[in-house]
Amino acid sequence: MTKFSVPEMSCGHCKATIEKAISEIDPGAKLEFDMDAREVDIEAKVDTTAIVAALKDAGYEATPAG
Ligand SMILES: [Cu+2]
Repeated sequence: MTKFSVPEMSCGHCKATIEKAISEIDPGAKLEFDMDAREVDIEAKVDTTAIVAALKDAGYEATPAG
């Protein structure tokens, strides 16, 4: 899993939007959200760059975080 910091993620709607964006690039991806920390752990077959690009397309700036 890779952890991403997504500062603008704040509610269930954001979560749903992010889940949809990632499922479009990898339907089998696993996501674990930490809404308080505004972080999401993503396990997907695609690389980090593709994940960041998909989140950006969905309207969220994301940066890989440790
Ligand atoms: Cu939201």
